[in-house]
Amino acid sequence: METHPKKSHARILLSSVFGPYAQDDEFGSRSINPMELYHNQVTRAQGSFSLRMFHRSWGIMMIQENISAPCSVLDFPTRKAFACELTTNRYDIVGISGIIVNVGKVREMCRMVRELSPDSVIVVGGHVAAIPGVEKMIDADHIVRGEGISWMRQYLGEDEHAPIKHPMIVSGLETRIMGMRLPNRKGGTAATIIPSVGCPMGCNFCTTSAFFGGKGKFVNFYETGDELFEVMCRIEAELKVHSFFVMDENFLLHRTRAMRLLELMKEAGKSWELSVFASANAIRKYTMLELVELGVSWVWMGLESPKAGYSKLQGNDVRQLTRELREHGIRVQGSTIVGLEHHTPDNIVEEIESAIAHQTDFHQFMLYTPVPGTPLYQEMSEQGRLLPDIDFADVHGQYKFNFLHAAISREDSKRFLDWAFWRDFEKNGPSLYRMCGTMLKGWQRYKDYPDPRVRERFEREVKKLSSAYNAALWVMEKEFKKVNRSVSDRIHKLRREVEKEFPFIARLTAASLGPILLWSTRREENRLAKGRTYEPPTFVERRNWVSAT
Ligand code: B12
Ligand code: SF4
Repeated sequence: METHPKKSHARILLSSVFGPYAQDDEFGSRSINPMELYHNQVTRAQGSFSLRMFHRSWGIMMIQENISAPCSVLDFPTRKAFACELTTNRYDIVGISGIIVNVGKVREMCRMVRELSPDSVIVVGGHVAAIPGVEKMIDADHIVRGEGISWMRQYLGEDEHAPIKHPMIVSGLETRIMGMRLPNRKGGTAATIIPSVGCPMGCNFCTTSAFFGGKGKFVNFYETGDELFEVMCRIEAELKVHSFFVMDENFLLHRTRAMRLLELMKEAGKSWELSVFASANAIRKYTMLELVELGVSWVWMGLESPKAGYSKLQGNDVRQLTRELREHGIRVQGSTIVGLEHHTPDNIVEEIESAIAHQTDFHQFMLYTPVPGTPLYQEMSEQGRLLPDIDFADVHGQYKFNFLHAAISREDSKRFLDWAFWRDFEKNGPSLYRMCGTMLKGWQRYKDYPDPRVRERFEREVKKLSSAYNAALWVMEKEFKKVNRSVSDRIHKLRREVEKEFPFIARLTAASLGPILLWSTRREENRLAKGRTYEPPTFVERRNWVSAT
């Protein structure tokens, strides 16, 4: 492979695409597509109860940490900030990271580099690279498909097989709910850890699986439980966290690694919380006690319709599994695809209702979407079913179909999707309430558990439930009367149960903090009605840095 003439002395800028994001513009920003995980695709119909937060661009942070060249990361710039960085510092290489929806921004950023920093080599990476013919859409020197750390190391003449150093990543930023911004306390937010990229299950629509090799393939950054444990200890010490957001498409699938991690956690008395992504078949490889002892406190799991025949769901009663997980204090985030091949206007309502009946704490709905680079896209393209003239900025599963469905029209796809979000909210209530229920069940079940690590974890969680969250329950109970009286009654029942467990503190906070939260919730509702949106701040981080001469 070609290397850069300056090798590790090359000065590098790695940037994510520019904002603002939550607005409609000619570069591909869409108001329906904010730079927020929950509000974008999970709690978007929950109004002021929607969980709002941002996540950094971890791919470029990982690359920066693993090269020895002087390197700046510019995250969430404005166009002006990007231009200013290009002209203030002389860069030999400008790396731009984007996903498919952001191809218009990547194009504009390449144009800006050519104009403002014409000697720079332009490298484009991330999922945007999977678009067939992307070379003709953007003016870049290198388009990198798949894993980027090894590519960049090779390009700089460095050892591509050197161990992976993990950057210190605070998972969520600027968290808001019910009109309140949560304080940025050190250790107050989970740390992100990325053990691998890709997923060997290879579901036909899955873009992350396809991007890193497809069925049977994935890239492991940390092969063993020992390696993972060592990295987590380092992050724990530096960021003062107990909680980890494990960014691995199917963490529990690798049982040997997970069980070794558990062994080490037990030996060292680590009371950690893990939020993981896992398929139902992978979760079923563990007993509930193993999951609880491993600290699994939150699982993101696909609930795809059993009729769709995905192998990850086979032989599993997912509804029963969800119930069991929640009874053991494990919050479940379900993920449901709307508009599968077998869906029709006649059966889709029933299928959505059935997904909602899982009563997960959080529920993501996504339109079935052939995304460039996936087997599904290839298939649809061969069948001539991809709709012409659809802007890539709208191919993200939260708007309308980008293909011809046998029974559901493009317009109806949006209606069904929006309805699914609304119906889940209306029937099951705010996710914050559901989460409180799961936390209480976990506490009641494990407060006297023999392993002190487990007790400690549930005690940590229940502290929030017995104080601020109980005040939130008081507000939700009041506000939800307008939406669904029976859910409001359920919230009331839960609040009473919490107050029975913690009679003094829970009542005190509901009485003191409750009215303030009610006020901020209503203020937020008004702001949202007037079109208020949120944008992440811009970050500039330099490593191995020497000023340009
Ligand atoms: C965190 C995350 C977010 C964060 C924001 C991240 C950010 N700052 O941009 C939030 C939650 C806001 C978000 C939002 C969205 N996301 Co998102 N997100 C992710 C998630 C879960 C993790 C990304 C990650 O860090 N992975 C780990 C790192 C290490 O991997 P990586 O980013 O791919 O980077 C590697 C390579 O791609 C490459 N690389 C990356 N950049 C560069 C740059 C250069 C120069 C080089 C050489 C290499 C390189 O090297 C890296 C290391 O190997 C992924 C799923 C996943 N598992 O990856 C989805 C994912 C990237 N998101 C996706 C989508 C579709 C969205 C949304 C449109 C929402 C939606 N409807 O689903 C919005 C778009 C927001 C917007 N306006 O741009 C899709 C992208 C699909 C595609 N093919 O384009 C993914 C793959 C999820 C999925 N399976 O559908 N997302
Ligand atoms: S199990 Fe999930 S992450 Fe793995 S290929 Fe299927 S959809 Fe993708």
